[in-house]
Parts: sequence; structure tokens; C-alpha cells
Amino acid sequence: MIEITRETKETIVKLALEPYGSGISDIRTGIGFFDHMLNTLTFYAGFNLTINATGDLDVDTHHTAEDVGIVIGNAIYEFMKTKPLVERFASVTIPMDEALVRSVIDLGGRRYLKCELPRLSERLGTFESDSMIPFLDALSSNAWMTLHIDVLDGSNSHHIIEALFKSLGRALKIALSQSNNTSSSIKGDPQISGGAI
Ligand SMILES: [Mn+2]
Repeated sequence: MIEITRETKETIVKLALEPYGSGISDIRTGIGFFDHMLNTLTFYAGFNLTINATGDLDVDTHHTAEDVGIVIGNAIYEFMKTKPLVERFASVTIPMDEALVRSVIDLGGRRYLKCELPRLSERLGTFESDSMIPFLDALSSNAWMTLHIDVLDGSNSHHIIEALFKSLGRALKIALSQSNNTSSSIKGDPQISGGAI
């Protein structure tokens, strides 16, 4: 179990992550749509994940979404620092009705986000769609993960974002799954501390 508490003047985020769980989540960010998406991510990633976030939602959802991304990324990085032999790569494309989204992951210690979102509804409930990229950027950079997200099709903003979280969750499950290989890289053992493998 990985437990992290991160506190700033903008947010307090408390997290508990069991990477090999059974999809059980207890997510409270104060942002209904974001909770729905993080529950979705947890389920398809097969995590057990508890997040309790108190943020400056009187400003907007940006700081809370970004800081939750930082802490989830930190938790994945903490797990990778134990040098588990994992599959490392995953590419998962998932539809939700007319929406189709692909998430491609490399957990090899190179941090990079490639994601261009189409024009989305400004808000889903109280969640601002402009908070998506800061969340994904914080998650991928703090996990030292390469993440490519391609929205291949879609017109409904809820469907597009939900398909994104489903594909990201399932890709994390596969990339974090235990590998039979003796090493995660042809270069040798993983050097997960900013050193790419
Ligand atoms: Mn939904």
C-alpha cells in the first residue's frame, strides 16, 4: 500500500493506492464529474484507490485536478521505485458509443505527454475540460511515464473523456502487470529515477 499526503496553500490531497487491487475506489475531490472519472480509472486499472482532496474550488477546478494528478503520478513512481518487473508498455483503444480513444504507455522512466484534445464542452458538471491536460501532464510527468493519448473519434464530451479514462486505466493495468521477462529493458535493470531505460 502506497500512502501519500501532499499539502499546499491551494490543495490538500491524501491518497492510498494498492496497484494490484480489485477496482475498489473511495474518491472524494469535491468535483462530481472528476470523481466519476477517477472511479472509472480505478476500476479499469484494477487498483484499490482512496483519494481525499480538499481544494480551492471557489477559484476553479484547475489546482485540484492538477494536484490529484501529481499525487497519483507520485504513487505510481513510488511503486516503480521498488523495481517491479512489469510489462512496461501498453496500448489500449476503447470506445464509448461514438467516442474512440487510445492510450499508449511506456513506464520506462521517460516522461512525456502527447495529447491533443478536440474542442470539448467547457464544463462537465463543475469540472472544467481545460483541467484535463494539466491533470494528464501532472500524472505522466510525476509517474515518469510516456503517455500518448489520441482521441480518434467522438462528439459527446462526456463520452470522449470517459473513454479516455477507461483506456488510460486499462493501459495502466497492462503496463503495470507482472512480466515473465527477467528485465524490463534491453539495457538491463530499470533505472527509475529520471534515467530512461
Ligand atoms: Mn459516465
